[in-house]
Amino acid sequence: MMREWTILGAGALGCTFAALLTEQKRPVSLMLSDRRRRHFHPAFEFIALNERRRLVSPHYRFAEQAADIECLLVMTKAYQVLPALGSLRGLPREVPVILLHNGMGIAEDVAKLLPHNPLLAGVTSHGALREGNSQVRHTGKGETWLGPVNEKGKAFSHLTKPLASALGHAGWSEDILSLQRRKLAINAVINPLTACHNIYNGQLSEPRFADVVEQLSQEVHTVLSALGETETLEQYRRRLNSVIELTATNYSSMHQDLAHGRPTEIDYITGYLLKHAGELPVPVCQQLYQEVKKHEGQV
Ligand code: KPL
Repeated sequence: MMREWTILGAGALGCTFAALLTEQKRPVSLMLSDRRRRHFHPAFEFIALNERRRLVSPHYRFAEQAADIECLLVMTKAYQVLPALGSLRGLPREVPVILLHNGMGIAEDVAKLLPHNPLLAGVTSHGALREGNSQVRHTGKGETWLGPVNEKGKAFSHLTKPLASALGHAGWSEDILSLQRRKLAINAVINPLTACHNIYNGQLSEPRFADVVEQLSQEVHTVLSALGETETLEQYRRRLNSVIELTATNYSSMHQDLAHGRPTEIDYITGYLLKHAGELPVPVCQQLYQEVKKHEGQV
Protein backbone atom coordinates (compact mmCIF):
# COMPACT_ATOMS: atom_id res chain seq x y z
CA MET A 1 0.00 0.00 0.00
CA MET A 2 1.29 3.48 -0.85
CA ARG A 3 1.17 5.63 2.24
CA GLU A 4 -0.07 9.20 1.79
CA TRP A 5 2.34 11.87 3.00
CA THR A 6 0.77 14.74 4.86
CA ILE A 7 3.01 17.77 5.03
CA LEU A 8 2.22 20.07 7.93
CA GLY A 9 3.41 23.57 7.03
CA ALA A 10 2.90 25.06 3.58
CA GLY A 11 6.06 27.20 3.62
CA ALA A 12 8.54 27.22 0.74
CA LEU A 13 10.21 23.97 1.77
CA GLY A 14 6.93 22.17 2.57
CA CYS A 15 5.56 23.12 -0.88
CA THR A 16 8.82 22.03 -2.53
CA PHE A 17 8.64 18.60 -0.88
CA ALA A 18 4.96 18.36 -1.93
CA ALA A 19 5.84 19.25 -5.53
CA LEU A 20 8.73 16.76 -5.70
CA LEU A 21 6.67 13.94 -4.16
CA THR A 22 3.69 14.55 -6.49
CA GLU A 23 6.06 14.50 -9.46
CA GLN A 24 6.82 10.89 -8.47
CA LYS A 25 3.05 10.19 -8.30
CA ARG A 26 3.21 9.86 -4.51
CA PRO A 27 -0.04 10.68 -2.73
CA VAL A 28 0.52 13.95 -0.84
CA SER A 29 -1.63 16.37 1.09
CA LEU A 30 -0.64 19.75 2.47
CA MET A 31 -2.05 20.57 5.87
CA LEU A 32 -2.77 24.25 6.34
CA SER A 33 -2.87 26.23 9.53
CA ASP A 34 -6.02 28.25 10.27
CA ARG A 35 -4.10 31.41 9.34
CA ARG A 36 -3.16 30.14 5.86
CA ARG A 37 -6.58 28.58 5.42
CA ARG A 38 -8.17 32.05 5.29
CA HIS A 39 -6.27 33.06 2.15
CA PHE A 40 -4.96 29.94 0.53
CA HIS A 41 -4.64 29.37 -3.20
CA PRO A 42 -5.77 25.91 -4.34
CA ALA A 43 -2.65 25.59 -6.52
CA PHE A 44 0.85 26.99 -6.59
CA GLU A 45 3.44 27.39 -9.30
CA PHE A 46 6.57 25.38 -8.63
CA ILE A 47 9.79 26.59 -10.24
CA ALA A 48 12.26 23.71 -10.43
CA LEU A 49 16.04 24.04 -10.29
CA ASN A 50 16.17 23.92 -14.11
CA GLU A 51 13.65 26.84 -14.26
CA ARG A 52 10.87 24.55 -15.47
CA ARG A 53 7.53 25.83 -14.14
CA ARG A 54 4.69 23.52 -13.13
CA LEU A 55 1.34 24.08 -11.51
CA VAL A 56 0.95 21.90 -8.42
CA SER A 57 -2.50 21.25 -6.94
CA PRO A 58 -2.00 19.09 -3.88
CA HIS A 59 -4.79 17.74 -1.82
CA TYR A 60 -5.35 20.07 1.15
CA ARG A 61 -6.19 18.97 4.66
CA PHE A 62 -7.14 20.89 7.78
CA ALA A 63 -6.59 20.13 11.46
CA GLU A 64 -10.03 18.57 11.92
CA GLN A 65 -9.12 15.89 9.35
CA ALA A 66 -6.24 14.58 11.47
CA ALA A 67 -7.85 11.13 11.77
CA ASP A 68 -7.13 10.50 8.04
CA ILE A 69 -3.38 11.15 8.29
CA GLU A 70 -1.13 8.19 7.41
CA CYS A 71 2.33 9.71 7.71
CA LEU A 72 3.05 13.21 8.98
CA LEU A 73 5.99 15.34 7.89
CA VAL A 74 6.26 18.42 10.12
CA MET A 75 7.80 21.32 8.18
CA THR A 76 6.45 24.36 10.01
CA LYS A 77 8.61 27.01 11.62
CA ALA A 78 10.09 25.70 14.89
CA TYR A 79 7.84 27.86 17.09
CA GLN A 80 4.72 26.57 15.28
CA VAL A 81 5.41 22.87 15.80
CA LEU A 82 3.81 22.40 19.21
CA PRO A 83 0.68 24.53 18.63
CA ALA A 84 0.16 22.92 15.19
CA LEU A 85 0.52 19.37 16.53
CA GLY A 86 -1.62 20.24 19.54
CA SER A 87 -4.49 21.19 17.23
CA LEU A 88 -4.52 17.76 15.52
CA ARG A 89 -7.22 16.09 17.55
CA GLY A 90 -7.69 12.43 16.68
CA LEU A 91 -4.30 11.83 15.09
CA PRO A 92 -4.10 7.99 15.05
CA ARG A 93 -1.47 6.74 17.49
CA GLU A 94 0.22 4.49 14.93
CA VAL A 95 0.96 7.39 12.54
CA PRO A 96 4.70 8.17 12.24
CA VAL A 97 5.49 11.83 12.94
CA ILE A 98 8.67 13.18 11.35
CA LEU A 99 10.04 16.49 12.67
CA LEU A 100 11.81 18.26 9.83
CA HIS A 101 11.84 21.82 11.09
CA ASN A 102 14.91 24.02 11.63
CA GLY A 103 16.47 24.25 15.07
CA MET A 104 16.33 21.95 18.08
CA GLY A 105 14.86 21.48 21.52
CA ILE A 106 11.28 20.61 20.56
CA ALA A 107 11.36 16.83 20.14
CA GLU A 108 11.18 16.26 23.93
CA ASP A 109 7.94 18.26 24.14
CA VAL A 110 6.49 16.54 21.08
CA ALA A 111 7.26 13.18 22.68
CA LYS A 112 5.21 14.26 25.71
CA LEU A 113 2.37 15.58 23.54
CA LEU A 114 2.20 12.43 21.35
CA PRO A 115 3.51 9.69 23.67
CA HIS A 116 2.14 6.82 21.56
CA ASN A 117 3.21 7.82 18.06
CA PRO A 118 6.41 6.64 16.36
CA LEU A 119 8.55 9.80 16.44
CA LEU A 120 11.31 10.60 13.97
CA ALA A 121 13.43 13.63 13.26
CA GLY A 122 15.19 14.74 10.14
CA VAL A 123 17.45 17.31 8.58
CA THR A 124 17.45 18.56 5.04
CA SER A 125 19.74 20.87 3.16
CA HIS A 126 17.34 21.59 0.31
CA GLY A 127 16.71 25.27 -0.22
CA ALA A 128 13.47 26.93 -1.31
CA LEU A 129 12.03 30.40 -1.55
CA ARG A 130 8.52 31.77 -1.78
CA GLU A 131 8.46 34.24 -4.65
CA GLY A 132 4.88 35.35 -4.37
CA ASN A 133 1.71 34.23 -2.66
CA SER A 134 1.38 31.28 -5.00
CA GLN A 135 4.89 30.76 -6.35
CA VAL A 136 7.61 28.60 -4.85
CA ARG A 137 11.16 28.27 -6.15
CA HIS A 138 13.44 25.31 -5.42
CA THR A 139 16.80 27.07 -4.89
CA GLY A 140 19.08 24.20 -3.98
CA LYS A 141 19.20 20.43 -3.99
CA GLY A 142 20.62 18.83 -0.87
CA GLU A 143 20.67 15.78 1.33
CA THR A 144 17.86 14.65 3.60
CA TRP A 145 18.38 12.39 6.59
CA LEU A 146 15.80 10.77 8.88
CA GLY A 147 16.28 8.90 12.12
CA PRO A 148 14.36 7.69 15.16
CA VAL A 149 13.61 9.83 18.20
CA ASN A 150 11.78 7.12 20.14
CA GLU A 151 11.74 3.30 20.11
CA LYS A 152 8.73 3.06 17.81
CA GLY A 153 10.40 5.41 15.32
CA LYS A 154 13.08 2.78 14.69
CA ALA A 155 10.69 0.71 12.56
CA PHE A 156 10.32 3.41 9.88
CA SER A 157 13.62 3.44 8.00
CA HIS A 158 11.70 2.36 4.86
CA LEU A 159 10.26 5.89 4.65
CA THR A 160 13.57 7.07 3.20
CA LYS A 161 12.93 5.10 -0.01
CA PRO A 162 10.04 7.16 -1.45
CA LEU A 163 11.72 10.33 -0.18
CA ALA A 164 14.98 9.41 -1.91
CA SER A 165 13.27 8.88 -5.25
CA ALA A 166 11.47 12.22 -4.98
CA LEU A 167 14.26 14.35 -3.49
CA GLY A 168 17.31 12.78 -5.14
CA HIS A 169 18.72 11.70 -1.79
CA ALA A 170 17.38 10.49 1.56
CA GLY A 171 19.28 8.44 4.11
CA TRP A 172 18.70 6.85 7.51
CA SER A 173 20.77 7.61 10.58
CA GLU A 174 20.40 6.02 14.01
CA ASP A 175 22.16 9.13 15.38
CA ILE A 176 19.93 11.82 13.95
CA LEU A 177 20.56 14.02 17.01
CA SER A 178 24.15 14.43 15.90
CA LEU A 179 23.12 15.36 12.34
CA GLN A 180 20.66 17.89 13.74
CA ARG A 181 23.41 19.43 15.85
CA ARG A 182 25.73 19.59 12.84
CA LYS A 183 23.06 21.49 10.92
CA LEU A 184 22.40 23.73 13.91
CA ALA A 185 26.14 24.52 14.02
CA ILE A 186 25.85 25.98 10.52
CA ASN A 187 22.60 27.85 11.17
CA ALA A 188 23.93 29.30 14.44
CA VAL A 189 26.61 31.20 12.52
CA ILE A 190 24.95 32.08 9.20
CA ASN A 191 21.41 32.88 10.32
CA PRO A 192 21.82 35.47 13.11
CA LEU A 193 24.81 37.19 11.46
CA THR A 194 23.07 37.59 8.09
CA ALA A 195 19.84 38.67 9.81
CA CYS A 196 21.51 41.29 12.05
CA HIS A 197 23.79 42.71 9.33
CA ASN A 198 21.14 42.54 6.61
CA ILE A 199 23.39 40.67 4.20
CA TYR A 200 23.14 37.57 2.05
CA ASN A 201 25.03 34.44 3.02
CA GLY A 202 28.01 34.95 0.70
CA GLN A 203 28.85 38.30 2.26
CA LEU A 204 30.00 36.48 5.39
CA SER A 205 33.21 35.65 3.45
CA GLU A 206 34.12 39.34 3.30
CA PRO A 207 37.18 40.24 5.44
CA ARG A 208 35.10 42.57 7.66
CA PHE A 209 33.23 39.51 9.04
CA ALA A 210 36.28 37.24 9.44
CA ASP A 211 36.76 37.91 13.18
CA VAL A 212 33.15 37.56 14.24
CA VAL A 213 32.66 34.42 12.13
CA GLU A 214 35.78 32.91 13.72
CA GLN A 215 34.80 33.81 17.30
CA LEU A 216 31.26 32.58 16.82
CA SER A 217 32.45 29.34 15.18
CA GLN A 218 34.72 28.68 18.18
CA GLU A 219 31.89 29.25 20.65
CA VAL A 220 29.49 27.00 18.72
CA HIS A 221 32.14 24.31 18.34
CA THR A 222 33.01 24.40 22.06
CA VAL A 223 29.39 23.96 23.15
CA LEU A 224 28.69 21.15 20.70
CA SER A 225 31.95 19.39 21.61
CA ALA A 226 30.91 19.53 25.26
CA LEU A 227 27.66 17.82 24.20
CA GLY A 228 29.69 14.98 22.66
CA GLU A 229 30.15 16.03 19.03
CA THR A 230 33.45 14.80 17.63
CA GLU A 231 33.92 17.03 14.57
CA THR A 232 37.17 19.02 14.86
CA LEU A 233 37.14 22.82 14.67
CA GLU A 234 38.98 22.63 11.37
CA GLN A 235 36.44 20.19 9.87
CA TYR A 236 33.60 22.40 11.09
CA ARG A 237 35.19 25.56 9.61
CA ARG A 238 35.54 23.80 6.25
CA ARG A 239 31.91 22.64 6.31
CA LEU A 240 30.71 26.13 7.28
CA ASN A 241 32.71 27.79 4.51
CA SER A 242 31.41 25.35 1.95
CA VAL A 243 27.76 26.06 2.96
CA ILE A 244 28.46 29.81 2.81
CA GLU A 245 29.88 29.33 -0.68
CA LEU A 246 27.10 27.03 -1.89
CA THR A 247 24.35 29.35 -0.62
CA ALA A 248 26.25 32.59 -1.35
CA THR A 249 23.38 34.31 -3.17
CA ASN A 250 20.66 33.22 -0.67
CA TYR A 251 19.20 35.22 2.12
CA SER A 252 19.11 32.94 5.17
CA SER A 253 15.74 31.91 6.59
CA MET A 254 16.31 34.16 9.62
CA HIS A 255 17.12 37.11 7.39
CA GLN A 256 13.90 36.46 5.46
CA ASP A 257 11.89 36.10 8.68
CA LEU A 258 13.05 39.48 10.00
CA ALA A 259 12.65 41.12 6.57
CA HIS A 260 9.02 39.92 6.42
CA GLY A 261 8.21 40.89 10.01
CA ARG A 262 7.86 37.28 11.16
CA PRO A 263 9.17 35.78 14.41
CA THR A 264 12.51 34.00 13.94
CA GLU A 265 13.76 30.58 15.05
CA ILE A 266 16.51 32.12 17.22
CA ASP A 267 15.19 30.40 20.37
CA TYR A 268 15.69 27.00 18.73
CA ILE A 269 19.10 27.74 17.19
CA THR A 270 21.20 30.18 19.27
CA GLY A 271 18.79 29.67 22.20
CA TYR A 272 19.53 25.93 22.14
CA LEU A 273 23.28 26.64 22.39
CA LEU A 274 22.82 29.15 25.21
CA LYS A 275 20.72 26.62 27.10
CA HIS A 276 23.42 23.95 26.78
CA ALA A 277 26.47 26.21 27.25
CA GLY A 278 26.47 25.81 31.05
CA GLU A 279 29.60 27.58 32.35
CA LEU A 280 31.19 27.91 28.90
CA PRO A 281 31.71 31.52 27.79
CA VAL A 282 29.54 32.32 24.74
CA PRO A 283 29.55 36.15 24.51
CA VAL A 284 29.02 36.39 20.74
CA CYS A 285 26.09 33.96 20.86
CA GLN A 286 24.57 35.97 23.70
CA GLN A 287 24.98 39.26 21.91
CA LEU A 288 23.49 37.98 18.65
CA TYR A 289 20.60 36.37 20.53
CA GLN A 290 19.75 39.70 22.13
CA GLU A 291 20.16 41.60 18.88
CA VAL A 292 17.81 39.28 16.97
CA LYS A 293 15.29 39.49 19.82
CA LYS A 294 15.52 43.28 19.68
CA HIS A 295 14.86 43.29 15.90
CA GLU A 296 11.96 40.87 16.39
CA GLY A 297 10.44 43.23 18.94
CA GLN A 298 10.66 46.09 16.47
CA VAL A 299 8.86 44.33 13.63
O1 KPL B 1 19.56 26.53 6.41
C1 KPL B 1 19.83 27.67 6.12
C2 KPL B 1 18.88 28.73 6.51
O2 KPL B 1 18.86 29.79 5.90
O3 KPL B 1 18.09 28.47 7.45
C3 KPL B 1 21.15 27.99 5.45
C4 KPL B 1 21.96 26.73 5.30
C5 KPL B 1 21.90 28.97 6.28
C6 KPL B 1 20.98 28.49 4.05
O4 KPL B 1 20.51 29.78 3.96
